[in-house]
Amino acid sequence: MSITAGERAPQIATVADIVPSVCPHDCTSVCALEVERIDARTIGRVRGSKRNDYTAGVICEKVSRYAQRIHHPDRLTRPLRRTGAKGSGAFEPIGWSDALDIVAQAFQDKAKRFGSETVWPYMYAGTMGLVQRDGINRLRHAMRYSRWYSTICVTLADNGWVAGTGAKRGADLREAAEHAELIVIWGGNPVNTQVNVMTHVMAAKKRGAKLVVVDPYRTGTAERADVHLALRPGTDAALACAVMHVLFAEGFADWDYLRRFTDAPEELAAHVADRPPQWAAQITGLSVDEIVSFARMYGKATPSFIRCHHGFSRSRNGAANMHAVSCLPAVTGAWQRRGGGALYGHSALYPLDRTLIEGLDLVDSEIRALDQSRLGPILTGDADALRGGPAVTAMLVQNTNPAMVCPELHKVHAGLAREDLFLCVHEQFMTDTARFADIVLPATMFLEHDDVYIASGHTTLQVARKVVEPPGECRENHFVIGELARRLGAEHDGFGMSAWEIVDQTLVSSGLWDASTNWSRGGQNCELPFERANFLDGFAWPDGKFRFKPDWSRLGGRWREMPVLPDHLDVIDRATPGKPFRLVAAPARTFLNSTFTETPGSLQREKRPTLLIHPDDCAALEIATGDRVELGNERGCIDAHAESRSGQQRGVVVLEGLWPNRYFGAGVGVNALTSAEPGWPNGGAVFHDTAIWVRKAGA
Ligand SMILES: Nc1nc2c(c(=O)[nH]1)N[C@H]1C(S)=C(S)[C@@H](COP(=O)(O)OP(=O)(O)OC[C@H]3O[C@@H](n4cnc5c(=O)[nH]c(N)nc54)[C@H](O)[C@@H]3O)O[C@H]1N2
Ligand SMILES: Nc1nc2c(c(=O)[nH]1)N[C@H]1C(S)=C(S)[C@@H](COP(=O)(O)OP(=O)(O)OC[C@H]3O[C@@H](n4cnc5c(=O)[nH]c(N)nc54)[C@H](O)[C@@H]3O)O[C@H]1N2
Ligand code: SF4
Ligand SMILES: [Mo]
Repeated sequence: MSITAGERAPQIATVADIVPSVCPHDCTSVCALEVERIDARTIGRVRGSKRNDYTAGVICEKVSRYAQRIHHPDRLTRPLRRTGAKGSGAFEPIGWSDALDIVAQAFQDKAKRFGSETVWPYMYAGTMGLVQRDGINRLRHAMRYSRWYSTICVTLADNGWVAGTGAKRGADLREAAEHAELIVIWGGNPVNTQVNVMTHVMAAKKRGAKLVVVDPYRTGTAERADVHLALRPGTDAALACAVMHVLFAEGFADWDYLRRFTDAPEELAAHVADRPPQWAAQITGLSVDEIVSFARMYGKATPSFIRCHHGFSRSRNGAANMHAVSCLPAVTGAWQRRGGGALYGHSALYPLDRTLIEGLDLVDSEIRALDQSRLGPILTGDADALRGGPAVTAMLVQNTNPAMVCPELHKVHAGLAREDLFLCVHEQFMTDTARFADIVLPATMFLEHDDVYIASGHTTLQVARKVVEPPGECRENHFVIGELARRLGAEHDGFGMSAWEIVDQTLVSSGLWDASTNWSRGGQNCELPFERANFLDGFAWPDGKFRFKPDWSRLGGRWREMPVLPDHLDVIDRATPGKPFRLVAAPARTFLNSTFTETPGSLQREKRPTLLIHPDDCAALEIATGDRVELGNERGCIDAHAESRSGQQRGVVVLEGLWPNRYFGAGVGVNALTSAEPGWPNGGAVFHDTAIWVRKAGA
C-alpha cells in the first residue's frame, strides 16, 4: 500500500495567533519558541521567543521551517502491520486497538518463553520532553524488561567532565559573552549544532574577545575564529597537557587557587613537565608554535572561558580527553572570575524527582542493562554484549532511528531483519528503522502534545503545551506506554495519569513551580549564583577539590587503563598503511541526527553525502572535487562524492550528516564503518574514531 498523508485541515488562514512552545529536539539550546497557529491543525512560521535570554529570539533555520516537517505529506498517520518480508516496506493499515493487542501479546509470549529480559524497550532523544521520552522506562521497570545503558551521546563526555569537577554543571556562557577575553570552542561546531552558542560568542567577539576553535576540520565555527587549531581527531588530551606544561613553565598557574581548590597540583606540574609542546606536536600534528602561542593566549586572558562540546569526546579515549581539557581552568584559576571557567552542560542544575516519570521506585538493579550503542552485537547474538542473558526477541522503539544512527550498521540491519525478533516502532515517519517493524505506530510531534524540558545549554526549565491537533490517528508516546501497561498488567501511578498531570506532579514534588505557573511565566530559571556556578564554594566532592587524579574506578569498566593524571590515552583506531585515513562523521547543519532528512529545505542545502579530503590527499589519490569515492574498512564500504578541502590535516577526512541508508549504493550509511567498541572506561559511542581507506570509485 502507499502511505497517505493524514487528512488536512482547511487551508484558509484568517488571523494567526502566536502560541509559546519549546523546541524538543536533541540540542542543548532548547529554544523558547513562538509558533504561528493558523488554525486548530495548521501552523505557519516558527520563531525564536525573546522570553528566554539565552536563546534570545534566535533559532536555527531547520526549526524555523517546521511547517515543512509537521505538515509533511509522508507523515505516518495510521497504525500499520507488516505484510511483506522484514524491511520490505510492505504494510497494511490496522486499528490502534488491534495493533496494541498484537504488541502486548508478542511481549507476553516472548517473556513467557525466554524470561522478561528478552524484551528490550529501546529509546533515545528524538524528543527531549521528559514524559514523552522517558515514560518508556516506567514500563520497562514495571515489567522487569532489560534495563537501558544509554551510551550513544553523552556518556564519554559526562564521565570525563564529572571525573574532575564532580557534577555536570559549569559557568554560564552569558557571563562569558560579557566578560571573557578569550573563548575557546573545544571540539564542537556550534554553527551547525548549537546556534545560540554562536550568538553569545559573536557578541563577545564584537567587544574584542578572541575566539579559538579546536577542531580537526575548518568548520563554519572555525571560519569565525581568530585561531583554528586543526588537530588530529582523538588527540585533545595531548594538546591540553602541553598547554598545561606551558602554563606551569611560564608562570600562568595560579598556585594559591591550585592549593585551595585542587587535589594534586604538585604531581600534575611534575607530570606535565614531561609533556612539552614538542611531544604534543607529534601526537596532534599541530606545530610547536601553534601550541605555545595558544597556551600563552589562554594563560594571559583574564578571564578565559572554554565551551566544551561533545564532538571531541566521541573517541575511544574521549573521557580522558574531556577530563584533560577540564583541567585547564583549574590550573589558571579562571573559575574565580566572572565569565571565566568552563561549561560542558548544565543538566545537574535541575532538581527534578523523576520517580513518577520513569518508575524509579520499581528498578531492580539485578536485571541486566544492555548498551544502546551495541545494538548490532546484541541483536547478532554476541554473548558478551548480551551479558550472558537471553537473546533479545522483542523491542518497542520510540524516539530513535538506530538503523541509521547506531554503529556497526551491517550488524544492526542483520539483527533487525531477524525473523524471531518482534519489533514495534512508534514513529513520525517511515524511517529506516520503522521499515523493519512488525507493527508501526504513528506518533505526534511536539506541537501536538504536552511536556517539560530541561536544557543543558542554559538554565531554564520550560513546560510546553499542545498547540495543534495531530493529523490522522497520531498518538503521543505517553498514550502508547499507558495502553501497553494496561494490556500487560503493569502497575504504577504514572500509567493512569495524563502527560500534563505527570508534568505537574513532578514539578510540584520537586519543589518547583507547578506546570501552569511554569507555562504562563515562560519557564523557571534554575541558575545558581556565580560563586556556586563557578565552584567557588568547592567542586562537587566531599573535600571540594577538583580532581587532577580522578577515581576512575567509580565508573567501573576498564578503569585500570585510564591515565592516573591527564594524558594521551593511546587506544584510538590508529591509521595504518592499509587504512591511512581517520574519518570524522560529523553533524550536518540542517539535519539533526536522523531528523530533518525528510524536509525539502534541509535536503536542498545538504545536497548529497560528501567526503571532505585534503587537497594533497586528493592529488595523491588522483581524486578531484565531484568524483565518486569509496571509503571503507573491515566493517564495510560506502560511497560518497569527494570535495577537496584545506583546513584539515592530511590523513583526516570528514563526512557531514547522518544520511538515510538509501543515499548509499551499499544500502547502508556512514555508520556501516563506525565501531560499536565501547569507549574507555565504561562505554560511549566512538563515532569520530575510525580508520579507513579511501579510493576513487571504480579505481
Ligand atoms: N556517524 C554518526 N552517528 C551518530 C552521531 C554522529 O555524530 N555521527 N551522533 C550520535 C548522537 S550524538 C545521537 S544523540 C544519536 C541520535 O540519533 P537518533 O536517536 O536517531 O536521533 P533523532 O534524529 O534526534 O531522533 C530519532 C527519531 O525520533 C523521532 N521522534 C521525534 N519525536 C518523537 C516523539 O515524540 N515520539 C516518537 N515516537 N518518535 C519521535 C523522529 O521522528 C526521529 O526519527 O545519533 C548518533 N549517531
Ligand atoms: N544541525 C545539527 N544540530 C545538532 C545535531 C545535528 O546532527 N545537526 N546533533 C545534536 C546532538 S544529538 C548533539 S549530541 C549535539 C552535539 O553538539 P556539540 O556538543 O556542539 O558537538 P558537535 O557539534 O557534535 O561536535 C562536532 C565537531 O566535533 C569535531 N570533532 C570530532 N572529533 C574531534 C576530536 O577528536 N577533537 C576535537 N577537538 N574535535 C573533534 C568535529 O570535527 C565536529 O566539527 O548537537 C545537536 N545539534
Ligand atoms: S537551535 Fe536547537 S533547540 Fe534551538 S530551534 Fe534549533 S534544534 Fe531547536
Ligand atoms: Mo547526541
